[in-house]
Amino acid sequence: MSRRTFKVILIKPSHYDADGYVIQWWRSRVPSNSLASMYGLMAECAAAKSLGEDVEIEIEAYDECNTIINVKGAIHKIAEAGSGFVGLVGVQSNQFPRALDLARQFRAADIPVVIGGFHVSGCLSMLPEMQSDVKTALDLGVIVFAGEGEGRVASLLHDIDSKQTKPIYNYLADLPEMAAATLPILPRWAVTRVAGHYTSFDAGRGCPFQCSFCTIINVQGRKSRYRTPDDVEAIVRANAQQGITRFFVTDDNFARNKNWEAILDRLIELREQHRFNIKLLLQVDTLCHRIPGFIEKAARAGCTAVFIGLENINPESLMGTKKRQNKIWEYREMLQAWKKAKVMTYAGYILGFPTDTPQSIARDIEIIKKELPIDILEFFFLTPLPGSEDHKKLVMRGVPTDPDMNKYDLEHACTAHPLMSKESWERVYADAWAQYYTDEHVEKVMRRAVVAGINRTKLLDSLVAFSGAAVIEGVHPLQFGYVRRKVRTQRRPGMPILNPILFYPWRIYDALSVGVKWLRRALRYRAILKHVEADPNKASYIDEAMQPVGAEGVDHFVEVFADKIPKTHGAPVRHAAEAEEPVMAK
Ligand code: B12
Ligand code: SF4
Repeated sequence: MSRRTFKVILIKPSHYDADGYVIQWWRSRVPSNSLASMYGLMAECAAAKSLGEDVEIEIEAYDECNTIINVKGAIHKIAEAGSGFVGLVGVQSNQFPRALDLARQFRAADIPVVIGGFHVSGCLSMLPEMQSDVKTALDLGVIVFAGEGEGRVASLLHDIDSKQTKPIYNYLADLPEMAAATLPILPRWAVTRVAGHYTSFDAGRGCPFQCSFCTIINVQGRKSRYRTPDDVEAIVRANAQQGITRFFVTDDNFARNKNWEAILDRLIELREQHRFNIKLLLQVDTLCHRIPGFIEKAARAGCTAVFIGLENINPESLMGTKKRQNKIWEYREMLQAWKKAKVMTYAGYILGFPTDTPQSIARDIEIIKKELPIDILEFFFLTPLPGSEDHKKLVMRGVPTDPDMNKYDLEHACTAHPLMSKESWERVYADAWAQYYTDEHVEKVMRRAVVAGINRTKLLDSLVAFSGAAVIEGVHPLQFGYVRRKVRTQRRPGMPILNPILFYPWRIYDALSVGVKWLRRALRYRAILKHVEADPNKASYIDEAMQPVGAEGVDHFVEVFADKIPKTHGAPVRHAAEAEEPVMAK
């Protein structure tokens, strides 16, 4: 039997910075779970010989955030194999322009290209008409894949191999079960490009809440679909065989994964009885501390850090975006519960809700610094992401939104704000980082962490990275990596490719000045930590955020937002700002 090869090249595109260079690093900080999912699906087809016994399916997977894509090399490999395709994986809205620029090059060489991810899924799920950039992709002959790949990839490969593809594959109405679904996995060589050798998996998909700025519920649904403990154990074991035991669990809200307890119990068993050195990074909501045993089990299962969507401390803003589940009067208790479990907290904070002004934002950040024991705070613009209810409403009402999808990275103002000009909103974003990460507050965060017994090296690393990414590199910490790379020739179309004589001296200066800024910041923060550690009274440090809610007499959250707190179950009963002391309802 003559054998042949079907070559699959998976690329997770990055996006462009303000100068038009692709944002990429020598090492990225966060792994791409979309890439791990697609690699797992392709590897399953390869093992099952889905294209026939005589066809070898060869897969390569690259995250453009940590790899410079060799477009010509990829074209050559697929052409040499005689069949195959390029998969543009997990493409978010901000990555769509870059993905199209890559697609153009492959399509010019007549290579089949399939594009999937949240942009196409979100647009097809929410908009009555095809968005113009998705039309452009179709015009280029790019195959659009909306919905989830589990259970659908083998037939797609058949169609590509037999040259009988459809322009659009739309599975949005048919969400696959996660129990016994294909496992996400990446080969070790791909994981080593992520600092700290973190890999990822999703233990479930779907979220029951209804935040209007969120795309997830409109693409992955509101019903919790989850993996079994056996599957999670298989993911851990397969990675451990490659020497990888650190995982970013990408569920948007692991606390609402209906199988969380069985999954954590299995991970605890693997850690405590089978000695797997598992470390977990989880994403949870602000009510997770109300779930009996959740925080304690997460910590025992190896959770060392959590991402929490705090979003805002103004109840009016939260209600306005249907984030009703966020109850500000519970934030401190929730954060203290994680501290008690020695887990570091990263909290997301969104700027630009309709009633936000520069003054109210500055006031709220000061309240947070004083009253909430958060370790790392990160800021985002409120953005009408394609796939969200907010975006749909703006489009339907004909409200202007920025046509450049490259800006939908939560670091740009993409539509008008009722109370702030674009410039003042952007200033607010830049100021927010500086206002939170003052040396004085960094010291406070360190002192709280020392008392709680949180890993100091990890904290120091995160404080340096999160305080500096936006200020020094001009990118959000979630897109940040180590040692920025800028390829002269990979500039956004429409921007000039600089002459080498101009480019390289500029690039050397650019890299050195950025390096010096990082070094200075790292040394300064290390000195602050040393100073904290040298304090003989460090163990008895206490401040307002570390005390029980209301213990110090006044609860400023309740005081400031008195008239805005909705009368829901558990809310503090009180009467507007003139009230004396808040009384907690039963
Ligand atoms: C983990 C995560 C991250 C991680 C890692 C990124 C990654 N892609 O893995 C980090 C922290 C780096 C990150 C950063 C950002 N993220 Co993010 N992230 C997620 C999250 C929570 C999970 C991603 C994931 O693994 N999903 C599971 C995979 C399996 O789903 P999937 O990507 O859609 O892929 C499936 C299908 O689309 C399809 N498919 C996808 N590609 C392909 C390709 C082919 C060929 C085929 C056949 C099928 C196919 O099959 C896949 C398997 O079922 C999602 C929310 C979510 N629930 O997905 C947000 C999400 C993708 N992020 C989002 C955003 C906005 C960002 C940021 C811009 C800002 C931010 N919030 O931090 C940055 C961008 C930086 C960057 N370089 O990616 C938005 C995107 C919305 C949009 N319209 O674009 C989402 C949807 C969350 C939200 N707020 O709504 N993110
Ligand atoms: S809690 Fe998070 S995942 Fe759930 S709807 Fe709100 S933003 Fe989306």
